[in-house]
Amino acid sequence: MKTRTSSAPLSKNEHLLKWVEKMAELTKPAAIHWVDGSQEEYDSLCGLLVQNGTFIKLNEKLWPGCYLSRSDQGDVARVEDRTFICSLSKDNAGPTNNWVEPFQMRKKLKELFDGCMAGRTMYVIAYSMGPVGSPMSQIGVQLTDSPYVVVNMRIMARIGQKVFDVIDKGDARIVPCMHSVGAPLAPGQKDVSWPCNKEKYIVHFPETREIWSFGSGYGGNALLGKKCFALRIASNIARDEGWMAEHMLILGVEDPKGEKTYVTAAFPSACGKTNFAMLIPPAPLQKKGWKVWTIGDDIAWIKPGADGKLYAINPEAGFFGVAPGTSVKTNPNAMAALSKNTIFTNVALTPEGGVWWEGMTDEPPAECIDWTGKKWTPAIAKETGAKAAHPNSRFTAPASQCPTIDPKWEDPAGVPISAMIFGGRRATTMPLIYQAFNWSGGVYMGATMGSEMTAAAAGTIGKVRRDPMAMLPFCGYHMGDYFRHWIKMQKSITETPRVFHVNWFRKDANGKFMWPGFGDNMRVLKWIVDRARGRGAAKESPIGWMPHYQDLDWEGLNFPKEKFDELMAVDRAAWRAEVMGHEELFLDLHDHLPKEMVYERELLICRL
Ligand code: TSX
Ligand code: MN
Repeated sequence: MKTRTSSAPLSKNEHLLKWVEKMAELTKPAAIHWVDGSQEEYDSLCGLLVQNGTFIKLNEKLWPGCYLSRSDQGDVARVEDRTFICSLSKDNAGPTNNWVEPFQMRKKLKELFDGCMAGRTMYVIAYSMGPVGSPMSQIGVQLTDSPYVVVNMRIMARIGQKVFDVIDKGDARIVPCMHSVGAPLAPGQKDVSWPCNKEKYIVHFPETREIWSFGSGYGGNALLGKKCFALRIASNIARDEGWMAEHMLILGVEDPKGEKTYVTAAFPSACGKTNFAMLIPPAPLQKKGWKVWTIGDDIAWIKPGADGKLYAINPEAGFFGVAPGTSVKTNPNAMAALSKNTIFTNVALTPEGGVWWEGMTDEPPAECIDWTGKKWTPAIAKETGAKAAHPNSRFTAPASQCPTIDPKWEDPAGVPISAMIFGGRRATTMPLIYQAFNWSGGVYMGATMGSEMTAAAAGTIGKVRRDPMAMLPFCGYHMGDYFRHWIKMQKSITETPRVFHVNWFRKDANGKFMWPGFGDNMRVLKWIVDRARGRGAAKESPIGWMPHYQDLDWEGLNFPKEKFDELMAVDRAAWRAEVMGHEELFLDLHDHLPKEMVYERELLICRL
């Protein structure tokens, strides 16, 4: 082999060594670097990235330990149309996933990966999703030719020698993850700051539990522990093993008695999931002793415990959050988390060597360098509509830096889940809060959830996009089978979490948001916790249990009963149309749809 080994293997596992060798023979890197995960290694890789022009070191006084990266303009988001679930049978991938016959896909991947790392270093990253050594954790090894990916993975997952040590103990199954930006370098060829390839493939083999990603260096396309492993592959493992891999935040609510109640919540994109995970209660509720603790903001792995309850871990170690809209007003905890040791991607650079994005401050900076590297001023923005930061620009920040991080966030046993929340961005129809009558009603609630298209997709405003459990792009198998798995979970537990639906985004006749949202969502969360603990009152409605006006704590908020009634109204005509929308989704999945979903819909129609 022609490869020059720049670091010695950090594992003695024969399978792993053979696989790395085989993949190096295929991709032909100039060197192999076994990632130990140390601070020194991280610092030196960041130094290399600065040299390459991939990173700009930010002002150390203002943004200690922080870097800015600007991606290629054609590599700014997950590529759902280039994402494939290559199960042996197309029927197992279902109608909501792209499918290619696995042997055909392997042939294509072999072509793509042949020599794709030429002139680059191949990094070997061992990573644990979940705390190292937790019985709920899973291990992957990602081979990548992107040092940007290595440093991001160090924040988002537990990586390095400690994980190789777990592998060498020999009892953990490893998910192999191949990643290349798909930009080999000829001898003497000058590199670009963000190498990538126009042709992109994000490929999952659910039966063999493999991930192959080609052509992109961005986010979920490249940090393979996150969406690819922790959701698409893990959802397959979870179904086979009787647990759940969900696109959910996890938070803990501390009540005035000091007791904690843990809940999960699933929202489609652009609903403020990270903000909710880090919610700060309004002052009067804080004074009474209510506090929200953060366990995770994106993914939950949920397993039945010995006591018959469900327990959840956050498989991640960091936040890969959308920057625009994040501010001291909307999310002070996120701002604290990203104030140091953070990697920014595609935000704007200020003259002082700081970062800025739309919504970070009321006043934009007088000038800055936008995410494409061009000069940006408020006047230019007004004229051209140019954004300083890309709408999908991100921060990669260590979860440990969040001021509200829960003391149990790395508990290997996870935290007991008492409630699950679904939500969406709905201008009409959906009340602020209601509770499902039971587990199967809750599964129906999650299966039919959706969000309205925002202003960007003009003409389709008001059209609801169904996104079951917020898992449409992330479920690694047939969505109908996924609902069945949810239904079946009840059989392996003695206490199902209570299930709720929230809508922070209902609008009045004048198009104004009716609910203040943000910290005031604590009032809703308090009722959810009270219900889950069997101490909150409710009244029955056709769609589920709802709070009376007096069941919410209104201290410090002037919200009259008439407004509440409007916010909570269940309009029967609107709901009949809503149920027709549910049918549209179910038609696609009908041959795998559990009968419970059909019965729940029938019952709902009858009640309406
Ligand atoms: O994150 C949001 N949350 C959850 C917070 C815990 N956002 C931002 C969504 C974009 C990612 C919200 N936006 C929320 C919300 O609860 N609610 C709204 C809608 C809204 C926007 C502005 C106001 C009120 C509601 N402003 C005033 O009332 C002054
Ligand atoms: Mn997500």
